[in-house]
Amino acid sequence: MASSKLTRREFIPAAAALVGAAGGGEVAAAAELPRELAAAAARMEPYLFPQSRFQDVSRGNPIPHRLSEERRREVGLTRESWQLEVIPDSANPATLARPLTRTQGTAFNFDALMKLAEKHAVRFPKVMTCLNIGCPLGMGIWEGVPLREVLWLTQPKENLRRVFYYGYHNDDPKQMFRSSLPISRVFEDPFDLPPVILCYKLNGEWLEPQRGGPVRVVVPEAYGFKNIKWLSHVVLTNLFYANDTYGEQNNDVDSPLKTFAGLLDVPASAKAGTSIPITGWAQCGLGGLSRVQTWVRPVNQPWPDEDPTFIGAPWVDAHVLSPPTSWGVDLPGGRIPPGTHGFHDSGAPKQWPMRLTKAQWAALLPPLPPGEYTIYCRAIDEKGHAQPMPRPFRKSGHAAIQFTRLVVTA
Ligand SMILES: Nc1nc2c(c(=O)[nH]1)N[C@H]1C(S)=C(S)[C@@H](COP(=O)(O)O)O[C@H]1N2
Ligand SMILES: [Mo]
Repeated sequence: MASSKLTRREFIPAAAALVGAAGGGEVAAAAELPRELAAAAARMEPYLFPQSRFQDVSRGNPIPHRLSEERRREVGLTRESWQLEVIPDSANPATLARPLTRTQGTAFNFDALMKLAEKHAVRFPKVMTCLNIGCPLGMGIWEGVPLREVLWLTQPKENLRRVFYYGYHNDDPKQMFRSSLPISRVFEDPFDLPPVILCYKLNGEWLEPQRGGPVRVVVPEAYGFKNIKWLSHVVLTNLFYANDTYGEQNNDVDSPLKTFAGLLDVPASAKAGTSIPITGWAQCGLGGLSRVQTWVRPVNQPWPDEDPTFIGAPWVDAHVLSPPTSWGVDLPGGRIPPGTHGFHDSGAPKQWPMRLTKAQWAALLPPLPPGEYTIYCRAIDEKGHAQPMPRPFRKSGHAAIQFTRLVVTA
């Protein structure tokens, strides 16, 4: 079979097909991609995104990362000038023996963060996705110090039920973008989730201003809006409910990342009688990912209204790609650094695809007669739920089935 003369481009051994009953979550031993697919797979976007490649949806007038370096220094948005206040909520105060405040000269700074990092730094992979957008903004390895390590410095005693937090907002209350978490999530990590962190590095490099640097919150299982950029304040409260800015826009602020698939590269047209390579990505949400499927539907083929999510369609399994041999960003030795959550010290992932990250897939559509078609894709999670189930509602995170048009000519 595999001759050593074949190049990687023609023949990608690093591809695995998923098999098994929905819900089994079985991944077959590495199988080769069909030859026609290998080139399309090799053209795919990098697995990890350089920081500048992330999409940006953050608010502000001006957006804080657009401030001049001098201005950023003045307002505490450089590593040298950054200060974080960790204070009780004035209306519903948690009892703290030692708040960290500017006025008392006890505010937390970047040196103190690096000191904590020596002992407590963690790293984990996470896909950053906006709850309202049908495509991940970026995928990275995030590094930081667990938020709880900083909270312990305030010596909390009682009446602490929730943490509110926000970032620099041009000193304009209307521009404040707040988020919140139950305090239990900060102090203890459920199941095998990584901790909520104060993040200062992304893919091994200092967090850039555009990504929320010098310091942002990163919540492994959460949508983008919980990951507050340009962090400046953490408020410890005895309130027991959320006050997220995103909640005011009808969003379900407790919804963890969903599993869903998207199309990346589908030709607008193809020749009749030739098979058609397509590629895409999938977000592995809290429910994991067992497979990705595609469906080719002639545009004039009717579909029963009773089945709006196409449960009864003749879906065909796509190939979910196994871990990339090149991660797409500069990493020491080209490998995921030792001590990264979800990876062995060798740099190999413990499971694939990994929850709360992005997967990549490729599919070879069969040769088609001339005509117009709609191409659909969907993901199936580890419990066998087909997208958009088990949580189909729009405002708990985008999970609508994606589709695109394809014209096949004679
Ligand atoms: N301070 C601040 N943090 C913020 C936002 C913001 O507007 N201001 N937007 C949030 C939203 S809605 C998303 S989706 C993510 C996007 O992260 P990214 O810009 O790194 O891709 O940032 C979040 N953090
Ligand atoms: Mo967002």
